[in-house]
Amino acid sequence: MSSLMKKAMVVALGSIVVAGLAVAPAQAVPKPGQKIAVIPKATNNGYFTAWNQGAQKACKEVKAVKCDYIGPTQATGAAQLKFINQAIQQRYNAIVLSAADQNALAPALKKAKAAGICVVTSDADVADPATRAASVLPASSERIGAAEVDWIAQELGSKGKVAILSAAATAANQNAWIEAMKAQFAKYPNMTLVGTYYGDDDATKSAQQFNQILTEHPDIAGIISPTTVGIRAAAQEKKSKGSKVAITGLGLPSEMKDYVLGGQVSKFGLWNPIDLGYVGTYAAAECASNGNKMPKSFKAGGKTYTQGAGGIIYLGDPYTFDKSNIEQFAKIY
Ligand code: RAM
Repeated sequence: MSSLMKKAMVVALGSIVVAGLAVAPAQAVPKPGQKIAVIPKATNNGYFTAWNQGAQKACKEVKAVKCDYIGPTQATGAAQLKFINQAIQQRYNAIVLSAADQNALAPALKKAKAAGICVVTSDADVADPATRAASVLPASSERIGAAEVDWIAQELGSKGKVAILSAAATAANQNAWIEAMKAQFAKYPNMTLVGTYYGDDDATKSAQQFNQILTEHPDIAGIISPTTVGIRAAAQEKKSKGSKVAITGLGLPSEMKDYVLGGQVSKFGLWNPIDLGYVGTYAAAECASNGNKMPKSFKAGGKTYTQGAGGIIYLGDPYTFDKSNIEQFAKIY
């Protein structure tokens, strides 16, 4: 082949490659230098410490200049407002938010959007999807709620009175799981849901509510607590009171290890909160890089995540923990 022909081939191949690049779908890459506010329901909750660990990892990878974990110690919408306003005043590019109140934050989130801030909820969504760009959630509410009812049914032989010890009555995540639990109870005709109690993700109030359940229903057989604060408080009270009530729900392995090994709790579940904060923060950084619109798909940690209906991005099914794996998971989160 003449050197001229060779040259021509190289040029031709080169143009194929260039043309190939031009038609390939653009994979958004978060812009470096962003200011990201990571706002949990409450900072004094171990679950959110893990969630923030993932958020910080994502911030490093996207080269954010600020990645501030700011939030209240009381898991209420009113207490979170101050931090959303702070992010608006200090001109952050993105907010990653676990909403303690599905309605109360709407005006502040609208203000954030008008100020050019991309808001992505992660863990707990808001009621009005127009007030955030996307929501990164662990798994569908149906699966999470149904699984918790199945766990208590397994322990109780599918019979007896069961109560729910939730977080705040204003939290979208717990409320959606409770709705799904109610539907799942229909599959167990000998298991009755006697009521829902709210411990507000406060350890003391959750312990009080646990005792309230026992007082109001002396023959209670099981308690489902779909909150890491509630299940831990319940297990602690069960231990100190020597109660026989079965307990399951959503807990942090590191906080529940002693109660699983101590026999107070046989089985419970959770997803990886580190991953949840990681993907939520990636989503927020992508959105802020994309004119404050959430791209349909984005990559985080080598995986592709795609928005589904209502701008929701799911992580995957929860894990279950028992004596066989609690020690292993307790080392991670
Ligand atoms: C608590 C919080 C959080 C929830 C977990 C399971 O830490 O309420 O929002 O996802 O429990």
